[in-house]
Amino acid sequence: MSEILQELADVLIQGQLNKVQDLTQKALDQGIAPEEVLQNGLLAGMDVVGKRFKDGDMFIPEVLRSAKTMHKAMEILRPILAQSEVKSQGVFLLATVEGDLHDIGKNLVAMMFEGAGFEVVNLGIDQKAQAIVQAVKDKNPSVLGLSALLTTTMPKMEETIQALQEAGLRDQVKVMVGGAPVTQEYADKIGADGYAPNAASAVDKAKELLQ
Ligand code: B1M
Repeated sequence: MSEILQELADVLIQGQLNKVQDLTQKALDQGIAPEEVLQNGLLAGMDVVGKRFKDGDMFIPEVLRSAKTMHKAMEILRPILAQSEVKSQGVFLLATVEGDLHDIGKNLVAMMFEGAGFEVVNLGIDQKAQAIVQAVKDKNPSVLGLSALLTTTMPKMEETIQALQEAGLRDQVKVMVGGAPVTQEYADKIGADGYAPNAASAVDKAKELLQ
């Protein structure tokens, strides 16, 4: 990894809000592609945050600060990624299911899809099945992503898939599920089309489903 991308990853891990935008701009000015700045700088840093969190070496306030730092960097990158040559892959509709307020991982998934050329519609947290069904009607996404971080909210994914079925929309959209407690086995059980364990592989899985 180049020195500046490593520096960017470190700034993200440390949640240095005042430095991240200048450094992101500096990396772009050096001619590094925006996709590479995202993937090998920011998301590489976010990966470390996720691991440290899991190991108990980082705590919630620090993770939230890193997420905020990511958002600041995306203010610079998002417009550039949006106008880059990347072919539009269609609409990716994304939501955290009802009863669940976790969105750090979901927002990382959103960023990865934006970077990969999808038009992302991020419904947010605590989304009822019927609200998601309505959004599928309104936005006509090629892929619907459902995120859940709690074992108690995972069943809401199944409820959403059933609601799509009842609304006659199930065949119009590929449904992907993810989140720390979700597994491939669970995805199969509830009739999802795909599962991904992390943000980067979620994009690969969506592309695979759309082939
Ligand atoms: Co909550 N929480 N939390 N929490 N929280 C967990 C999930 C928990 C495992 C902690 C623990 O007990 N060890 C536990 C769940 C236990 C369980 O159900 N088995 C838990 C609990 C119990 C709770 C509360 C009930 C606590 C309480 O109030 N008593 C409460 C519930 C609130 C609610 O949702 N109704 C609660 C609240 C919160 C905060 C609000 C404080 C905060 C969330 C802030 C926010 O998101 N804005 C929070 C946090 C931060 C966590 C932990 C510490 C970190 C989650 C996180 O952001 N990880 C978490 C423990 C842990 O994971 N170590 C925990 C980093 C993030 C990058 O990873 O979200 O896994 P992750 O996303 C990954 C992948 O999962 C995947 O890609 C992402 C990036 O690679 N992915 C997808 C995610 N969605 C995907 C969708 C896809 C594909 C991949 O396709 C569509």
